[in-house]
Amino acid sequence: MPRKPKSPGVSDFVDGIRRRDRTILGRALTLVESSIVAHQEQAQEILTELMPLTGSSIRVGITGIPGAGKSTLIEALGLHLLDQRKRVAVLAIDPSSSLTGGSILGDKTRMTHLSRKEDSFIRPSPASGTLGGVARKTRESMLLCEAAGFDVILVETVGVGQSEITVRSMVDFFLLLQIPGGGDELQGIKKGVIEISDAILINKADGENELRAQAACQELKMALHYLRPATAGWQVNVGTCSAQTGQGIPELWEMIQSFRDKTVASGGFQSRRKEQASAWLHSAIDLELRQRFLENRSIVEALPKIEEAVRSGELPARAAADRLIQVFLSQS
Ligand SMILES: Nc1nc2c(ncn2[C@@H]2O[C@H](COP(=O)(O)OP(=O)(O)OP(=O)(O)O)[C@@H](O)[C@H]2O)c(=O)[nH]1
Ligand SMILES: [Mg+2]
Repeated sequence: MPRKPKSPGVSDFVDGIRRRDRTILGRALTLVESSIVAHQEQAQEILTELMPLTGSSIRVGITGIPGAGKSTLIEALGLHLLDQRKRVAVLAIDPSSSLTGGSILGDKTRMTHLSRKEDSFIRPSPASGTLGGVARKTRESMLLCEAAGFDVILVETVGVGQSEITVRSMVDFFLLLQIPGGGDELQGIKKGVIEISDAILINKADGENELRAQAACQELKMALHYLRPATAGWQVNVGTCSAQTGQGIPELWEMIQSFRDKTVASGGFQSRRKEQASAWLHSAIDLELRQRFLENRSIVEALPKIEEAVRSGELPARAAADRLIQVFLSQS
């Protein structure tokens, strides 16, 4: 009977990722995405060993309504970066995928060229979980990609729920992609998204859209005049581009590099990363504690009755939570 191949151990993963082995990287990302406890533990060990190799990429978030051209832009920017001898990884956060079972990068159709290149790596959004869970997986995937030597990490997200804020919390540079003539309301730009963006590009500035795109750009520039920048010391950049023709794509990369140079020089780059790392820790504590609490056997037993008492108005929620926490603490 043929022997089942031995599954790789932590050191196999660590060595493979150091060697930039894409197959091993893919398998490590699968561990990160897995909900099996043993896989998650293994993923944490791998990540811990690889931490010294992380942090040297530039992390870029890209948002915009469905159809704004995010994937097309990522393809164009990605190919430009490959020309510049950069290695590019593309990740996605798609809060809708847990509902539809699909994924914004699932088809990869907009990235056919990029997905075939040796120096790029495209990973669709983990298809299940809460936004918090998906965010954790994406952050950890980003670290693994960095350890595997990717210089630029592009994170695509569609503007649903809190996903833009979540992506902003894990990237250095945040780009909002708009389309001409949409108007903020039509584009579903929620309050606050413009305020967290380092650049806003009006995409599809080609053909008969070009003039409309330029007009939209001027309007936006005026509106943004008094806006506080998302990143201290960085004036929000507003412009047009065409992901289809490639107009504005080299300039976008120039802009990102200039952003990095400026913020590294001012210290803002490093301090934002530190703040983000602290925030990750606190959200990890929230997630982990909650999960362990809800899985605790005594809590599983006690919760329905106490919850019923809250639902019927017999017990205030806070007092109920305190009781449950007492039960939990006496168990651990
Ligand atoms: N004319 C023109 N069409 C574009 C441009 N960029 C994207 N498109 C088209 O717009 C459509 C949507 O592009 P995508 O790149 O899939 O948009 P997306 O923002 O990734 O969409 P979701 O992933 O569904 O949120 C496709 O038909 C593209 O070919 C552009 O610069 N000019
Ligand atoms: Mg897309």
